[in-house]
Amino acid sequence: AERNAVGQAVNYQIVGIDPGAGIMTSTKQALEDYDLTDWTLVEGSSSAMTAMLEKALKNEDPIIITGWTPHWMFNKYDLKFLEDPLKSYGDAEEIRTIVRKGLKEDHPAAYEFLDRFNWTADEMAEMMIDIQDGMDPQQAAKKWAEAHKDKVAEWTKGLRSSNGETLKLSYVSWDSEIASTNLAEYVLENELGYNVTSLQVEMGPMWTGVAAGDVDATLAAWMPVTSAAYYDRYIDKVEDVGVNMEGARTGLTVPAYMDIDSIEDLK
Ligand code: PBE
Repeated sequence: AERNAVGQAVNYQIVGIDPGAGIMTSTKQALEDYDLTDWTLVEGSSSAMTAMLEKALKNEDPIIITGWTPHWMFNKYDLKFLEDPLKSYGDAEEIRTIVRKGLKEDHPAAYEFLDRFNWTADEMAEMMIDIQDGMDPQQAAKKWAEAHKDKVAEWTKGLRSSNGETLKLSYVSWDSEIASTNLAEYVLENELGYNVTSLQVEMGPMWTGVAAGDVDATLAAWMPVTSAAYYDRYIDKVEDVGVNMEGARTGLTVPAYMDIDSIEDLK
């Protein structure tokens, strides 16, 4: 095959994240759909990926990563998604909240709050940028809640406070979920009186924990594409209480200075 200039420049590598992430599955699908047989998807973590991105940007080097919004990298840097005419990554994603069966009966106020909790990508970005700039996530949650009292009041209106009942949330350490989970934890503790532990786990255990009832909830279900395999496997054993954020997106991402626009250009 004729070698591809961009491919040669980046060593035919796409910089990925944790192997369990849905975006890794979508990217393998994209390699198939676009017949990119020369390419390798490199596993790592989202923090290793953003470190490599920052290094490339500093030198204006080419790089291709598995990216998504909302994420602070899109606020901080000039990046673009590659067009995906074959829709390997689907269209827009939404982030849904999944709770364990029986939560409604056991902790009605927590259940109702989790059912109501939703915010926008711009609102989430405020918190993500503070965390990226070095603020402790719990501190960033407090700051956000104090700056958005109306929203917090809407989520908690009329709910009866708990007396220190314990709750467990779980999440994967993606920047978007670090933000949402810390905010939910902050509101559950400070407005509703729960004692919350948030467990950072891999994507598989995140779902099995809620399905087994060991964990009360997760706010990290990206659908319809990114978490589809887990969602389909576990939906009968959990309860989906709905969308907590609309307008998310995943795809191959490059610095704006790179002279390609579509995944098709990688062939
Ligand atoms: N993400 C961010 C996740 C969901 C949140 C796109 C990396 C995933 O790929 O599963």
